[in-house]
Amino acid sequence: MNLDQFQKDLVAYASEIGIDKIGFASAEPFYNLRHRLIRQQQLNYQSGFEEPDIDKRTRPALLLDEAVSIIAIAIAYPSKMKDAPQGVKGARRGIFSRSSWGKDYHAALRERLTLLEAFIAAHYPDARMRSMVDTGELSDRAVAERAGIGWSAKNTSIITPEFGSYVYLGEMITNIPFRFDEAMEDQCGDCRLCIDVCPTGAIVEGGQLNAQRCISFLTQTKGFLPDEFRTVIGNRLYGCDTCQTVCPKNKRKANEIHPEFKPDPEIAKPLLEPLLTISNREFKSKFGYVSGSWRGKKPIQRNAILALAHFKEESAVPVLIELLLKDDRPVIRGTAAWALGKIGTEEGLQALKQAQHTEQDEEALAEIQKGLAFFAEELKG
Ligand code: B12
Ligand code: SF4
Ligand code: SF4
Repeated sequence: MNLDQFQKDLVAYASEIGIDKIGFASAEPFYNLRHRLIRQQQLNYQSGFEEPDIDKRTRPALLLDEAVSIIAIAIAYPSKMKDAPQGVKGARRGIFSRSSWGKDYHAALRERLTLLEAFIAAHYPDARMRSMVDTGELSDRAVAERAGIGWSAKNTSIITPEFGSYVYLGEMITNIPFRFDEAMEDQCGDCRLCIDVCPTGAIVEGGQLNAQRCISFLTQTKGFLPDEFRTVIGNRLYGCDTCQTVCPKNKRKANEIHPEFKPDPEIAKPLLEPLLTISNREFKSKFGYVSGSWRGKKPIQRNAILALAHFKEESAVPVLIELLLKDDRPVIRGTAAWALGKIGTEEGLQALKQAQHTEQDEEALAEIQKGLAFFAEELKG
């Protein structure tokens, strides 16, 4: 077996099956990442979605015996939505981040990795392989950085010169002694636009995120959104793209490469009000195939309520009253109460007064008080 030729054939095959970038890294432990993860844990800067076992995250040999190399892959996703519908008064819309446009990327990358595995197995019978995308133990970004896919940027994304930061990442640990690629030089330079523009100050310093303040994380939580973030979330239903859209390295990176990621505007930028009464079945059939639905419909509905409050959308008042009085989830009742206060109509006020006497849940009741307080402030002002 000529390993050099095999590696070249593998790279060519990867391109044939729609992998936009591939790189090869050593499977040595990730010492820097280890320190970083410990520090992030100590500072409570993690989201809780990460694999908790730092040893598994930083020592590939714990995930595959005889681990020698890691193949990193990147697939570009689009940044522009053609004919994006505009929300208007009476028909407001929310937005899913670009990473949730079109087919769920987990499936798209896994399919490619499975094809790569089959190709490798056919040519290298002793191959041992273990692939992962997002939900695996490894840090996909740390692997991509080491494999020269892109640099680790100040907004904490991996940025590729070809596709900007709009790339999904995945990897395969193997026992094959491939030739390794070199990591890329940092290209952020003196720029710090992403740090300055982040609406919640979540980028503490270049390359360090306090995930607890990141809107992307906050849109994915299931409880009440802390008050300080309720306005700043705007009309985001899932994810946040702000530190990527401002990035000069993403200019002219439309990345219209894979038809599977082409957004359906009615899903990626859906009307808000119908979301509030959508059944589980309809939610699954409409939104089930996008990655942004992984936490179920409750966080999306909570965010939709906050988006309607952000727009002060009076047409939503009847459905918000319905939720306040009848929904069986305290987070939804309470968030609707807060939104009714923000929107500030007379019907909303009457409904809040009524709910004040019937609400049994302590947290939802506190939200009703907050809703009522908006009216009191209005009178004072
Ligand atoms: C948890 C998680 C989140 C959390 C936390 C994000 C974060 N920045 O840590 C939340 C929910 C906030 C999130 C949001 C998003 N995520 Co996310 N997320 C993950 C997940 C599951 C783990 C990330 C993690 O472990 N973070 C911990 C930090 C400490 O490590 P790291 O970022 O992985 O690694 C870097 C640092 O450790 C740094 N580093 C190490 N040592 C040191 C030392 C110094 C001094 C410095 C400066 C840096 C540094 O270098 C590493 C390489 O860049 C990965 C998938 C995976 N399994 O890796 C996806 C992943 C990172 N997410 C991804 C995406 C697309 C997003 C969003 C863009 C989605 C959106 N539009 O809303 C946002 C971006 C927000 C942001 N600014 O990061 C992609 C990133 C693709 C890319 N091009 O970089 C990934 C890789 C998923 C995938 N397979 O494609 N995510
Ligand atoms: S995703 Fe949004 S909230 Fe999170 S760091 Fe980027 S700009 Fe800030
Ligand atoms: S906005 Fe500037 S500092 Fe931030 S990631 Fe892009 S190039 Fe780097």
